Amino acid sequence: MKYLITSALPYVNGTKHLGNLVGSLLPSDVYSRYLRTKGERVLYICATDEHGSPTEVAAKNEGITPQELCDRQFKIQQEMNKFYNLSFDYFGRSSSKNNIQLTQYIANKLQENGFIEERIIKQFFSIEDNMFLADRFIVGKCPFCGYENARGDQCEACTKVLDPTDLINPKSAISGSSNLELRETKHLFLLQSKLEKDLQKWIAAQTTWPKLVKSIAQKWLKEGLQDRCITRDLSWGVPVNKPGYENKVFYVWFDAPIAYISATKDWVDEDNQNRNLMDWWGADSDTKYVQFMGKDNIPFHTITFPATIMGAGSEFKQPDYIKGVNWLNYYDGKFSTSSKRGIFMNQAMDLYPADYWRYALMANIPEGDDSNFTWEAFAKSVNSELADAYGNFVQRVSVMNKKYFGDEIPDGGIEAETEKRLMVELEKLIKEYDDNMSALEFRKAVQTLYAIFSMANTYFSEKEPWKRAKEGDMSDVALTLRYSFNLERLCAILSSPFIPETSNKIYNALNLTQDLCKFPEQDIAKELTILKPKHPVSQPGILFNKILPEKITELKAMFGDENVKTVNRHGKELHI
Ligand code: B3M
Ligand code: ZN
Repeated sequence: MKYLITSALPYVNGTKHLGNLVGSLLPSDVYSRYLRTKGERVLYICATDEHGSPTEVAAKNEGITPQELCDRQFKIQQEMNKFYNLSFDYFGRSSSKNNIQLTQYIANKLQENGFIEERIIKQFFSIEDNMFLADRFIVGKCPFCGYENARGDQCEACTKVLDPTDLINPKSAISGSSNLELRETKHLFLLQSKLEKDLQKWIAAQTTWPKLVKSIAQKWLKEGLQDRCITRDLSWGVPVNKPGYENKVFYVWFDAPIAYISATKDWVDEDNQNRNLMDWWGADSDTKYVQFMGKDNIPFHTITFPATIMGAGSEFKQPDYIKGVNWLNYYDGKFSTSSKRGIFMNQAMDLYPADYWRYALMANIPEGDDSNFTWEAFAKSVNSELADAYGNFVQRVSVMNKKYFGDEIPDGGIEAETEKRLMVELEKLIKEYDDNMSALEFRKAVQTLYAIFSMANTYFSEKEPWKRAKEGDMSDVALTLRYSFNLERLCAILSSPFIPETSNKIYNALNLTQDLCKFPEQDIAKELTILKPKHPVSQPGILFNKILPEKITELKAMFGDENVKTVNRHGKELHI
């Protein structure tokens, strides 16, 4: 068996905040890294999501082409991927040749199999902007609550789902013009209603999916599946290869998930000697396919995309597991660029090393429910868990070893009660950690990891090697240090999915070859004696710097005051 892992594709337009990072990019990376330490075969794929009217509008506003905008944003995204150490095997683009071809191929299959129908609908055309407007680009007064700036798809104030024609005094959100005409336009519809039974059966069979994911899927099914319009009157997107559709493209949510497959094809094309697309994506390949996403993306991944794949003939693999993540809020409110609240991925890069973010965010990942980012919690993760427990342990061991034994692991000493107890406890904790990670319960996994760091630190404190050294019991000092180095190796391996840069520092300081960086086996006694006397070691240096209280005050002033709340009861931000 092998693993195919995908993260929801970040949109090119707009900056990503920490909620996007912890919602899919980070947990998918952590999971991929964990599987690799266990020796599993993993293919980890992602891409930028580039199409859609927001990209077209953003490019127009900047006076550049959508292609130029996407090229630039793709580079920025790649820099962020590099900084946060996201270990994709391939990071592609939804605008790639392969995605255009595959999207058109799938649409043809759907057409052949009778799951596409042409329908004529009425849509607002803006004379001023010379374009049909997407629902979200029409604003007006909400007929239900009177909110003046309601969007044509949904009122942000009362959350009612709207049709743009419901709005009072509708106008274009792009130009502000109210010179709008309802015009007839033809579009392709995906006949999801015809696939309802098959979808129901498929979703019912998913007994291992998390509750959040299954309940969202079932809620959609219960409401009855609507046929969905999969084309748009736009120029930036995958062209619709059908006469009469020259000025139309596929809807961004139609081609974006297909990019999971086509980005894999890009990866295959890098080296077509040894790689094969259907080895990974074939419906009956021995692949376990795991998807990661924020909860707003769940309906598209449990209903629309699976329906697309089914309707096109079920050639491709459906997900075996879907990890859905709730919202990360900033002090109880939504992250917001416009009101300068919260932290964005590019700002975070300038503040602290990637490992601080990776650890602190995953410690607080909104798994069971929404969770809040606070600077206080961030500092606690870094200060007490990383610096005080882990960093302090590593530092004490390396300083003391240098002092008494130089640059190699010392010989001597006989295991006693403390070492035996250590093994029993460690075995239990590693098992617990492994169980949490394989169940994708990351919050619990981080807690267990912290317990392992603390245990290592406690072992060293309890053995009091500094006292033994004064008493002249150098063989016990040697034993303690040798065990500590072995503990350090285990800590580095176990924590590598979360804090890979730190683990690399330790791997280097401990001179570990790749075969010594594998997930520990059952036999803990063996694992704790892998690094033998005379093994050369060097100083890893300070691993983590603490965040001081005055810095927290400064950061809170910089990134928004927790007392200002501009959100409604659903956590939606209001632009008032
Ligand atoms: N770009 C939405 C998002 O970033 C969307 C995901 C596409 S996954 C195929 O939340
Ligand atoms: Zn309203």
